[in-house]
Amino acid sequence: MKMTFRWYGTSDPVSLKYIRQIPGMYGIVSAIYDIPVGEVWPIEKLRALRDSIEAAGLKFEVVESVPVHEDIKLGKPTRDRLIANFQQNIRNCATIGIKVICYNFMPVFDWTRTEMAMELPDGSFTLAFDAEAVAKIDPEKGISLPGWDASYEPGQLKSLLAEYKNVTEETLWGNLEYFLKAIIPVAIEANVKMAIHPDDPPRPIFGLPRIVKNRDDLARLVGIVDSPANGLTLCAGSLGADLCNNIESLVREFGGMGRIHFGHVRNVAVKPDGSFYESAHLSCEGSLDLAQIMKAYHDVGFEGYIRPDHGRMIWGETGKPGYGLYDRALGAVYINGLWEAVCKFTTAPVAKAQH
Ligand SMILES: [Mn+2]
Repeated sequence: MKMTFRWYGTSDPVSLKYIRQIPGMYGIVSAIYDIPVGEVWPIEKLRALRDSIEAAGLKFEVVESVPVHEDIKLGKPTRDRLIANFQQNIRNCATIGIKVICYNFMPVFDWTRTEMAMELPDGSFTLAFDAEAVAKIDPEKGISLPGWDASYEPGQLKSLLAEYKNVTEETLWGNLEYFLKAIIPVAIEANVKMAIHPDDPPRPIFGLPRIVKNRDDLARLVGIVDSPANGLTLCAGSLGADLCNNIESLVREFGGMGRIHFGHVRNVAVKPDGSFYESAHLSCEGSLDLAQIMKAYHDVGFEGYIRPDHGRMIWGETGKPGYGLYDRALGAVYINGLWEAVCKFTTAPVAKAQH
């Protein structure tokens, strides 16, 4: 297991210097943020990013994310040019040493929350999703969501939603299949592992289809192209927001197949109606058992990348919601502690994953 930390580049208020001081930190997960979605990331930009990370004593082997253009998800005629650009991005990332590329296939909104700073009883602040509040939103009248308000012009969002009107889950699956059949051979040749991030939260939202939500979806996904290059980012918090998903058994099943390349390890406190908030990583703070999840990673012989996921805002820190330094650092140290314990106190991995 290689511990990593997401970093948003030089504009990120969290410095590489501080990330380096988190015990056991191996590398950085990042991306190129100033190139429009669908265009090619210049190698020079990728190289400069890698060099700045390496100068801080950290590795840059995981990209999160290369965004997938909406035209690809919609299956529009323009997709072939955009897929060619995505293929080139895979090759460019490989050139500078990237081993794993995270991406997702969520229409329009790649994550949804109703609150960015819900205060918890301990005085910390966290991201939350209120199922009732979301059910009350009428997309026809416009969607106002924290974290997304500046991402789309109102008219642009309306026309985008209109384009998805006739896109069923099966249409979206077809478009994902077309995309995977084009990019996975390129990833194989470049020796890069693709790792799709599940839907967050794992259910249809505002009438938009969502297709990477549970065990059966993940099984269908990895079956589309049967190669280790067609793999998963197993996000415990995203999938865990549906109490029917058993994260530990997903790690055993898909990790055992050698298909998990990147693990997002975090906790969520989930209510039966699907509402949730992002709790501290510690098992007793949320609905997931992180000790069992880390033991499952150990038992399948996991050698990929892991990162703590969103953190709460604690100790007066301000910054990008979910991506402060302190609580994510606590998460990393906690995961490392669990990992050390499962490695020392359990026997050697039973099944070595094939990579
Ligand atoms: Mn995640």
